[in-house]
Amino acid sequence: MSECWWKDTVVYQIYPRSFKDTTGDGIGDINGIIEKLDYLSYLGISAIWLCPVYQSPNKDNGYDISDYESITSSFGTMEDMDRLINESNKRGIKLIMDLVVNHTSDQHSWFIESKKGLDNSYRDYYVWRDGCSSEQPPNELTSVFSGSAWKFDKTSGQYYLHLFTENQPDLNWEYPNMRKDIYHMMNFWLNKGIGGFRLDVIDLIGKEPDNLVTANGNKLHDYIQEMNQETFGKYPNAMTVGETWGATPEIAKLFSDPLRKELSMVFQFEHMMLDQKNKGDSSGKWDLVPLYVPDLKAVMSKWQVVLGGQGWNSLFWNNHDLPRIVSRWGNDKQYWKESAKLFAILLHFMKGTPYVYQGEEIGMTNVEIDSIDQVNDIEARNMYFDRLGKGYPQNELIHAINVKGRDNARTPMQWDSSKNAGFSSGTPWLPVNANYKKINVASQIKDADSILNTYKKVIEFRKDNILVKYGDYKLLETNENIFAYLRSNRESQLLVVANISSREDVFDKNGMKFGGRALVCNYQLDLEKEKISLPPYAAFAVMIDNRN
Ligand code: TEU
Repeated sequence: MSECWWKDTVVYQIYPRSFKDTTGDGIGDINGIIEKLDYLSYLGISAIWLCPVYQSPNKDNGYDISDYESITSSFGTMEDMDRLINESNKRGIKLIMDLVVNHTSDQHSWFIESKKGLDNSYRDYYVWRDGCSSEQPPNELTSVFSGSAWKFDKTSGQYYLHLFTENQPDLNWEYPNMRKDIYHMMNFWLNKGIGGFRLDVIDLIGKEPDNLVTANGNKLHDYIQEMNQETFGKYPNAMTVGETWGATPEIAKLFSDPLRKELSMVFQFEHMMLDQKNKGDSSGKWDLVPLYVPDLKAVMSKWQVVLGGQGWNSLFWNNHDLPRIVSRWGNDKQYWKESAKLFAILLHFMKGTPYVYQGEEIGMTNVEIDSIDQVNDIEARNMYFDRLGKGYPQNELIHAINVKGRDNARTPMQWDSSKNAGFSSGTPWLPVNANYKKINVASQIKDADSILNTYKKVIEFRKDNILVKYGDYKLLETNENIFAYLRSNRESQLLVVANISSREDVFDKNGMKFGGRALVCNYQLDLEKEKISLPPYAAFAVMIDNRN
């Protein structure tokens, strides 16, 4: 296997809590994932990004880890985990574990010790500062999840930093002993045969809280290079993907240029911040504006071109923090099937490693709530109460949660039309989307024309395809709502066209020669015509005829 196996891979993201429950407690588990591995093989993916399964009080659904080397009991045991790693590897599926090293849970033994007092040997594992008083924190840094990022601790009379909830104290990366313990733990997992890590908010570990700097601090890349040397760099096949909300293409190159020995690739979110007022601000998500398609074309194309040979893209529309793409930028009513397929076709011929988030492959949609009592997610709840206190109208806040809230992505996986969508025999921790009788795996698997089988097709097409893997990318100038691009190398050229709108449009071939059969499409289109009519959300990919 080549070193860069992940350039050929499509990764499937699993949110274990919502994937498949085998015990009837309403919470998905590791055995449920094992049960569904054959389904994932059918889909054709060759890596899993597994959201955190470590021991956790679940204040932020596993992103608050209280013991990195044990499994949270509702998900199973370490033996189950070993079996999952084994069973995945047997099927040629690498397991990429989500790892949170920017912070731990406040129930982690390191923090319990650290809190005991200024002279405790774990004190410096976390970020402690004096404030002016118990009412006045060290400075005005705010948490991503609303309010101050500092929490006063009565016992020691100091404040600790928490960039997320107060139950997620930030680790102090300046402290070498702490870093050593983290590396030791990472090697524990690598030795078990996992395929690599997805590193949660990794761009925050170089924070300089006294300078009000959180992302991309001065020492960030030193820490990552050290981590690489001490851990996954020793495993030549390991794949790593860093979550970096604040990355520009230049920053992404620093992370993913192979010569720098840092990470395989990063997740950047520039395209995911286009439907908000303040586009570059990861906390601006609740201030909604409609997507302007030319912005999407410009941003995605920029990332396709600028990384060049010095970096590698990750390609995604969805994850456990984002609303469902078919509801967000597609049309989950009249053009549900067409628009869900459009997003598969548009993304999977780009350069980079595509990620499919559970349920995306069957076009799962957002859910609608009408009261905050129905919301589980801590981010949305904190935002709601914070903004309500500041005088925002309640209906606006509920609307923003319906459009952007993280629960949208977290409703249980819809396997079939039986009770609870076949997810659990008990009461699911988060209600199943009411549309599960229409939208589920069982009905789509047998339908050649389904969203699921479109995903299968585009995933299959990428495998060992040099053109999709390395070909040049060029955005074509077309009508406002048509996203069209070419991939080319010396031998061949591939064209992808997508009409991101509920209106008909026309694509002008401008002398390009192709016709006959598309590689994949979501309507029967007449590709022979010079001007191709595109119904709402039409999309196709086709090889260009280079013979003359
Ligand atoms: O997300 C990082 C993060 O900043 C998100 O909270 C993001 O700003 C927000 O959800 C946008 O919708 C990671 C994890 O993916 C997320 O699930 C965790 O809650 C968070 O880190 C803290 O660990």
